[in-house]
Amino acid sequence: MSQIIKAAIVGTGFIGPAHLEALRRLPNVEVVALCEVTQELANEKAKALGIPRAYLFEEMLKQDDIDVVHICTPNFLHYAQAKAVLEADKHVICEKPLAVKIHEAEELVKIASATGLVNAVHFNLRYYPMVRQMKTMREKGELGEVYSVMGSYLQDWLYLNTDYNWRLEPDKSGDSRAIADIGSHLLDITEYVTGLKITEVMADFSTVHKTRLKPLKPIETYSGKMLTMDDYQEVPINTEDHATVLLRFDNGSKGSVTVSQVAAGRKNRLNIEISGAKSNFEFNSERPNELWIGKREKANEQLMKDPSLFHPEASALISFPGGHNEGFPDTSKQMFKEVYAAVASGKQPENPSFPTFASGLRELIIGERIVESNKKQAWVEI
Ligand code: SOE
Repeated sequence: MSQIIKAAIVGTGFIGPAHLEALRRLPNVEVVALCEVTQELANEKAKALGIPRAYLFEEMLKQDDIDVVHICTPNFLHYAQAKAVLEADKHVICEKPLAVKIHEAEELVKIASATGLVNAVHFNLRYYPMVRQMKTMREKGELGEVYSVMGSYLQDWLYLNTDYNWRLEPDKSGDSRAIADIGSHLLDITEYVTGLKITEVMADFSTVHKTRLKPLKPIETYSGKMLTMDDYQEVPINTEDHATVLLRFDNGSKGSVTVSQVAAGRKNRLNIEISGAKSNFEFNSERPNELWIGKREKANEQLMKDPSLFHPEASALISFPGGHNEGFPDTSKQMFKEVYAAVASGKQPENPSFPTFASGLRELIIGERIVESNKKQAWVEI
């Protein structure tokens, strides 16, 4: 593989440009192409983002010089596009969720392991250095036996009934919305940091806006742009705005998570509190450079993101000294550093340090059990 790894990005809504910006901060990667639903839109976006080549998806797959493809399209396209990329003998980084059906994700995991190609799912929130620090502190016994987990992921970009996005449509986002979209991040981090496996779930959903005003003109995620009333069509909504899920873990401990996309003032707030036999950790993604460490026998501690205070496994994810705050955009850069090291080696490593298609399948299984539990209003085993 030549020194410079060539990448293509499929889909240029909210997250596609975030992938692009992160890749442009890596020395050995060049984003040479992007794909969109029409050649005209692809040309327009490529010009706007300064990317030399623009294609429809199928045409991009024929470009032999492209080594890696980032799938940043709506959920319902992930399975077919990830499969086509692997079959075109290219490495793939797919946005979460990996697919909308478990059997699709199972097939992708099989194909990926058969090809040996690098495969990753963009659970980028694992790459806040403080999240890796919590995991490493737990592994080194600084948390002690996990007693309980309390988590939430709160947003307000779908707060109004005029806020609309493809994620509200099950044929595009899958049966679950808030759990699939943001719950997957929180549940992934819960198992990643604690090292525990969720064994049972009890879920309760609510849809605050039973109908929403769907704009008859396209507007993008987080845009919150307002149109005139004639530009809207009232549509029924049957995906969850809010969900609370009780959790049981394989060490017998318990927990709960709440996700909401209608929590006013909460912009993109993942908060997790993990209580253990020696300490208690609390992390908030809107204040990602701090960790609260609770103590019984002495004063609590506030750990700041500073490489000199971190375990080496976690300081590897830090690019700036203490007090030089890093945030959401840096998480994708740090993840891609690890994924592209694997790409440069030419194959998927034995024990990847990054979230893989198998991680994506795990979140899809948990997500589907949560949807089933809400329907049955009963505990469901994972
Ligand atoms: C919208 O809820 C969204 O962009 C999610 O799709 C991302 O995964 C999350 O990181 C930020 O919010």
